[in-house]
This record gives sequence, C-alpha cells and structure tokens, in this order.
Amino acid sequence: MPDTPDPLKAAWDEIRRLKLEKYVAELDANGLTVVPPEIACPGDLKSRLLDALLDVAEEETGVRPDLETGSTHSYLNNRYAVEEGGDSPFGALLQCLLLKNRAFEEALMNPVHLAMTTYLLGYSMILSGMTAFMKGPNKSNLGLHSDIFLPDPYPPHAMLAASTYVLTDFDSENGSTAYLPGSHRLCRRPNPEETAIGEGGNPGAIPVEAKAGSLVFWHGNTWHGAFHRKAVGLRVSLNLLMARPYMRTEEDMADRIPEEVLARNSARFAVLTHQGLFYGFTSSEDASRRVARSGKVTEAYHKESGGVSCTNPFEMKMHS
Ligand SMILES: O=C(O)CCC(=O)C(=O)O
Ligand SMILES: [Fe+2]
Repeated sequence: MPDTPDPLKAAWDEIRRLKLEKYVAELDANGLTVVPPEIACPGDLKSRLLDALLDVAEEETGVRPDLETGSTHSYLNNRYAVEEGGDSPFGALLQCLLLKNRAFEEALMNPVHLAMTTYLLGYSMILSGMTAFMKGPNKSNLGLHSDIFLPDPYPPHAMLAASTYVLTDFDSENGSTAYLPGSHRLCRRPNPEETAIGEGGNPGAIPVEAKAGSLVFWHGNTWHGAFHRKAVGLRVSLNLLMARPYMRTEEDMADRIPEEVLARNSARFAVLTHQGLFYGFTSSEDASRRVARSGKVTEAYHKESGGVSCTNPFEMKMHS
C-alpha cells in the first residue's frame, strides 16, 4: 500500500492540537456545539468583526446601527417576513461579506473554524456564503429548518455545516438561535407542524446560550431557527455556511476573488473560495481556463496540506 496520509487522522490531530475534542463530541451527539470565546476568538477578532459589520451596514444604508437600543432595526419589515407587512425573523441581512473587510478573511481562516468544519466536511470543503444578521426587537420567530436544500432523506454525513460567530450575547430573551438536539440524525426536514418554536411550539427546541465571541457550529441536517428578540438592543451574528464542493453554493466566488487577495492567503483559501471548481463554465474556452486554474490550485493545496486534500472528483473520500 502506498504511504498516503489519512485525512481523517489529520483532521483529528488538528482537533486534538486545538483541544476541541469535547466540542466535537457534543456536535456528534446533539448536532450543534458552542465553542467559547477564549478558544474561538483569541485576540480581538470578535470586536474587529463587530466593527466591520457596523461599518458595512452603515455603508449600505447610510445609518450606523444602534447596538444599544436597536432602534435602527426594531420590527424591521424586510425580506423573509413571516407574514405580509410583518417583521423579519432575521432582522437585516448583510450578504457577500468576504471581500468587504480583512477581518472576514480571518474569520474564514480561523484554525478553530477550519478544524471543526473540516471534521464535518473534509479537506475539500468550500465556502457557500458569508452572511450577517442584525436583529433588533421583533415579533417573529424563525421556525425550525435544516439549511440543506436536498430532498429527504438526507445522507447522515454532513453535506453542509454552519458556523456562527456570536458577536452579541445569545439567550432566548435576546433572540438567540434555537435548535432541536439530535435532529441531525433524523435525516429529514421538519414537517410543517414541527417547525414552530416558543410557546405551544416544538417542545424539544431549546435556545443556544452563548457569550459574545463564541463560535457555534451545527451540522447541515440539524433543525434550527431563532427566537424573536424581546430585549432592547441589537443581536449581531456572522454566519459562514460551508459546503462539500459538489453542492450548489449560495455565492459564486470563482471569478470574484482579486489576485492580491489570493496572493496574501494560503492555497486552502483559494480552494475555499471556489478557485478549485471548474463547473459553471459558459463556453469551451471558459471551461479550459477553469480546468487549468483548478488544476493549479488543487495541486498547490495538495502540497500545502501534506497530501491529505483531494479535490479530484474521481478520487474524493469522506474526509479528503
Ligand atoms: O438567526 C439565527 O440564529 C438562525 C439563522 C439561520 O437560520 C442560519 O444562519 O442558517
Ligand atoms: Fe438556517
């Protein structure tokens, strides 16, 4: 047998190096885990992410969000309002964030983030999308759902993983994420009568309690939603949706990442931002260009990862 490194062993070694074993156990058992700030966000990453999001929101709307009172976002009638004229269960959405501040590159490349999501999705995973939610006081709960857009039954292994940087404290009063422990093993989406949370809703759904600076991870199959915010002020979170490379992604990044951004990052960053994908071509010439780019990036990543990554669709394994 050739002496090829084992990607599962490599992923596990990294988890042990970062002392994440107990969070992996919780993720396996419950389908969701909270990694606390001292492990998830060393240094000042949390405050830089929060400041960056306030800046992006101000640039997009002309108004700086009011963190203390939430008055800029109360009862926001926005996309995905549950009923006509009602408020949005997400609050404001800030999308396609990766290139809007260097702190977002750091959020993606944070070793804790990569170790936990690589455990679920393998070394060939990619970023599906980077989205922030800013929620003021509101009335609408976000019902339970799985993030994955696949027909039931879902495979038991993760095809998607979600990572949420909690940037203001989470509990049910202030509109935290909710989830149903163990639901990742049901391998199906909830039926309509199983989606409601809060009073009279799904009795198993519980709030995610997490201090600002925590990083919450959930399996793509896990049923989750969010409680409406009763407290004043804003709930701010940054969500990174990660995917296996053959999933359709939220964002199309292949031709969007400037050379200077690629140059200052690792080969893994290039793979995460779709440079290793060649599907999506628009002509035969474009297909050739993408295949050549993919080959270059994939080879560089293979070397950088010590041979554990494999993005070749004919050879890919569960953790490679
Ligand atoms: O607002 C939340 O906590 C949940 C949002 C959500 O469903 C998601 O990020 O997939
Ligand atoms: Fe979701």
